[in-house]
Amino acid sequence: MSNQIIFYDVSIQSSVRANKGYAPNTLPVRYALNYKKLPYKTVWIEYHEIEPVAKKLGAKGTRFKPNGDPWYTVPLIHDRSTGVVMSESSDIVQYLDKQYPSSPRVITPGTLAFETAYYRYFQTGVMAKWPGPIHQYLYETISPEAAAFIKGLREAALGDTLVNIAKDPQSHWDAYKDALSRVALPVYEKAEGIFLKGNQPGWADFVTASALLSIKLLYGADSKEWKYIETWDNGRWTKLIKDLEPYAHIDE
Ligand SMILES: N[C@@H](CCC(=O)N[C@@H](CS)C(=O)NCC(=O)O)C(=O)O
Repeated sequence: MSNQIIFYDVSIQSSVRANKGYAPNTLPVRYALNYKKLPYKTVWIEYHEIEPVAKKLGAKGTRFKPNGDPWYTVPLIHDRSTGVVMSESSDIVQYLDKQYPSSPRVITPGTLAFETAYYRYFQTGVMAKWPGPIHQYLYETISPEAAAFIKGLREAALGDTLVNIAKDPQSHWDAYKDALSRVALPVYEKAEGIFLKGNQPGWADFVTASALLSIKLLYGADSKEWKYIETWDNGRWTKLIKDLEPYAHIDE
């Protein structure tokens, strides 16, 4: 059973930071793997390595590049006990719940529609406001090969230079803050427990926490970016991250 699931995640380790993990779309699956106590091992790859690794494994792209080619992304899993290779975080978590029904369910019975609706709502309402300066900061602080890769693809996809996209950083951070307050906070205010579905976390909590934990892991706990987030919505998001700490282990 040991390490039966291989979990492919993107590494941003470089001379400016010791940690590898940060990706906002892989963290929710990592939370899920930890919560379900499934044996897994992370294989860390850099941005420019995702496509060759995905093709070798036979994984599907999750969107299309501006030129129409498949765009390969992490998370990717290879479940060695079943041979399943899968991309797309929400599909992966549904697969894990189905394949391993005796471990705690992330999407508890009767909540798939809620989880799907929240996920889409959060992607369009919050993740669509992912702060532009992050792309430039990543570019400046990852390996030269990975930096060249993300610059090429993101500039083509976003239709502007990373430098232009990063202009007026405060307005980007404020827009992200505002999106969380308008979109996620009203739902959390209706929760009847510490998490959205009660006192056990689910997919929606993992996705929401990851959108913030990612910034802490990228910029560092002492950064001005993280210090600013700690003040948002009276500390609501740092509390969520704290409540999920038992499931946040990163095997670096
Ligand atoms: N909808 C996909 C999105 C995955 C995604 O965008 N992953 C990012 C890392 S957070 C990635 O692999 N990006 C590759 C790139 O930018 O080339 C999912 O949820 O799995």
